[in-house]
Amino acid sequence: MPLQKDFLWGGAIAANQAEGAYKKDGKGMALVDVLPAGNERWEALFHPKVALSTTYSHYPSHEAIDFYHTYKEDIKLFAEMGFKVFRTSISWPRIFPKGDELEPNEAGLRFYDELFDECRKYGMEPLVTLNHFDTPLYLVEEYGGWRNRKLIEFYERYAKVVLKRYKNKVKYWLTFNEINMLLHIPFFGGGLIFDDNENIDQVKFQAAHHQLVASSLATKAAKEINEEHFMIGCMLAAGEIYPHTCHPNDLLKSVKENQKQYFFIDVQSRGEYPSYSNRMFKELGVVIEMQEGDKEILKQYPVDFISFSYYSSRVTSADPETNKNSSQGNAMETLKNPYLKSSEWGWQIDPVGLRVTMNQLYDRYQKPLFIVENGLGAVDKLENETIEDNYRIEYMREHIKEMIEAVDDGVDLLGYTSWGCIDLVSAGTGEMKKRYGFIYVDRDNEGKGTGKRYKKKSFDWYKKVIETNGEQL
Ligand code: BGP
Repeated sequence: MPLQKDFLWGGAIAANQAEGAYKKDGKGMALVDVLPAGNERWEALFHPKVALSTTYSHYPSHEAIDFYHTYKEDIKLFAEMGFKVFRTSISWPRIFPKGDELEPNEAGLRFYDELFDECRKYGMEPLVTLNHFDTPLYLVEEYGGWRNRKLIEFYERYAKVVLKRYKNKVKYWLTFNEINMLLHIPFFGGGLIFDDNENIDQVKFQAAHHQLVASSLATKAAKEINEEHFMIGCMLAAGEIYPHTCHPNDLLKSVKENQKQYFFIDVQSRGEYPSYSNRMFKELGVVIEMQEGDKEILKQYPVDFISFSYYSSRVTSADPETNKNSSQGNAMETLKNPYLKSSEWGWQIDPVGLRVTMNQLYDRYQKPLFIVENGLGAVDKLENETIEDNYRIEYMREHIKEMIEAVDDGVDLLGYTSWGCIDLVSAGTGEMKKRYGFIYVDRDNEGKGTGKRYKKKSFDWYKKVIETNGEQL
């Protein structure tokens, strides 16, 4: 079996999609806290100016699955499955409610102390994202989000506080969730709201530069605080972009599109802007404003490992007419791949694409990889206190098989955390209906339900996978 003995099997959630308690113990508002569910959410994500001045009927992140209060029983269930690692994020506005304060909120810090202690109690390693789509709302409204260089300083202060506080409890850290999402859903990724007539690419890539510098400064702080122990990673929304045909122009287009998504990781891993970025910026009319010292910081503090989410591959064409058929309504546009089936939400299912992506990432960076999100969002029906989620088992089995093949190809892989190991609020739809978990949570789209937890069929299946270190799928 190619997987190492101490392979880190586990599951992943994010603070804003699970914790709820959105105002408890001094927490400030996060940008996701003003987003509604359902069709209105997509509108709000792309017209955040309107969203900020609208009152919606329901905000899923306000209560979510109440993990803030149920974490003990939930972690116990994860331990029952044998998790070696549990990925979650720290809610930035729990620690700095507005984001620009000098002193942190002690009650927020205490919550994560207890949460990480609870993980450690079961020998579960926490894997912690510093910023998962929940930049403090105040920083968006007052400073314009990540377009403003000031955010580097606020993020660095926040990072230093939590790195210091949990230096003996957390080993694995991720600086930004799906950092390339800034290009696809700029409000989520960077709290960006655009003015009419401004060059949107300019704003996005300038914000990206700020996040990249901030990420390196967090890595620097981590090295200073606990050089021996800490492992700092970047996080990419990955998925190879295939050419629509074998026409050379289609291949070139796919190379260019892939470069655009790897751009962030190229900087975070190699410590410098990639060679192709000059031309890319020129064509987009982008000029990055840098300050003295930025280049040195990027160079000196690259990440230790590369983590990524993988749900699907994508397809692109050099022909603008053909590309018009790209799916809209999902964050990542893609043409339909005739060889693949899709999920109920139109995400194309491509296990082999995971092996392709892993090979590409490892060839490119030669640093350990970590799969920190993968899974199937589906509508689950609770019957006789369980869910027969064979479709989920099938999805995961095929992906894990390909993951093991990639390791056999020579890829160095630290671990695998499936997304939404317990049902939670979907980031894209804001609804509960799109479920990923091994554990069902009785809560519906309107936030109604007992909140009770039920084990799905996949619960025992995944337990076996972990127990046998992937031998029994
Ligand atoms: C990623 C995010 C997660 C998660 C996942 C599934 O982009 O990092 O937060 O939600 O996608 O997406 P969705 O919830 O829209 O199904």
